[in-house]
Amino acid sequence: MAKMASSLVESGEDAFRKIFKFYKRRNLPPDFCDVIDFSKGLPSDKIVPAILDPSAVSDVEATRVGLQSVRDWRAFSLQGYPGFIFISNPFLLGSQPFWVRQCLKTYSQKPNVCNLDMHMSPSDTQDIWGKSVHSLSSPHSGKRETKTLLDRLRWVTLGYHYNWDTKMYSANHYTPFPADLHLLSFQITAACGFQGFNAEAGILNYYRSDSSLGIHVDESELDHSRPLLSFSFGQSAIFLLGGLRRQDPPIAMYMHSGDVMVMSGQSRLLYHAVPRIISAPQGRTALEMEGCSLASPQQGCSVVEPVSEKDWAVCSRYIQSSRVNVTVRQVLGPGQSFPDTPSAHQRTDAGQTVGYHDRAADEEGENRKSSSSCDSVDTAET
Ligand SMILES: O=C(O)CCC(=O)C(=O)O
Ligand SMILES: [Mn+2]
Repeated sequence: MAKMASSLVESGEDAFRKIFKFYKRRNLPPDFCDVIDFSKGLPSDKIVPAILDPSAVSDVEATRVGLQSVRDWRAFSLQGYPGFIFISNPFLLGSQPFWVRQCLKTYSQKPNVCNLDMHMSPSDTQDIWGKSVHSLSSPHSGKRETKTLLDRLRWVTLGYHYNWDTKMYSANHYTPFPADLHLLSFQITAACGFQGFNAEAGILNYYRSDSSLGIHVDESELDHSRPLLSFSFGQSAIFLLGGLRRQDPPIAMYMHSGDVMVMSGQSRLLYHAVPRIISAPQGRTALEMEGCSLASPQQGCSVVEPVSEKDWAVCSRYIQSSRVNVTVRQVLGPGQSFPDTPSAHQRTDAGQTVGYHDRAADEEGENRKSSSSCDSVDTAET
């Protein structure tokens, strides 16, 4: 019988790496019995309801961005991880499709930066969606030999564009952060007790079924007192949350479509990783997403717009085998600015600034999570 993750670790070793490899391995499928599933409520006494501030976000404000009333959110904290909040899919039925479409169609557009810019010209990567949809909508797309640009998309950066080489953000490489995603993040952080969150940088990771994301800490932001938000759409993932040291064994949890994670306080700088993508529980993605056609027109001032059937056909097919994760970060504290160092300003062009790495790891061996304190976990370790 497969060993449980918790029985693997010996003291003093890189426990995170060991557990990462345990969940990543393909030859002998791991036992998932230690993986926390927040969608099942409070399965363990380590999980406690998180304290939210429903008065910080009115129901109208929540609806505008496609969220349920804060009173209805199922939000959890984990004992031993102060500042970590897991909100089990707080989205209104029928609003996830809008956010999925934004991730695939809108945020992948210029001036945002993506992995394809590293080896293609701006004119070639200017309309990833437009250049991919024809092929993705055709009835024979299952048999396609050439991958579309959307198939090859691995990451997109927003706002202050993260530089994978220097592991820094810089004042000179900034494009406007999407207003809709800022508003969504602002409302969620407000409900979690953080006033005035300013979404300044975003990283979207596009995972195929064999992708993973290496062990890392997100510490490049200059103000660590601001929370970091994470949104997941499409297929599920195993997320590992560790400690401040690699020797601290991580806990494993499922992230399903619509789940939101807030890392703040003492949990803001913890090691974490995604060793494995797994199929969404039967019917869940289809069910929650399909609400799109049923989505009632939201009130006039909503940022969540209906998704056309044509767009949804492409999005729903994409997420049947993929996962999209969006992290939203505030880089600077109130009144803070970037230090005036040469390295912080060394590159300015959108097309050249971000590193050439494909961030999420594939079985093709591309495994470059180059964010600070991150290990590259290559296929030799699997
Ligand atoms: O995909 C995830 O759930 C994690 C993403 C992440 O940690 C990151 O982008 O820094
Ligand atoms: Mn991270």
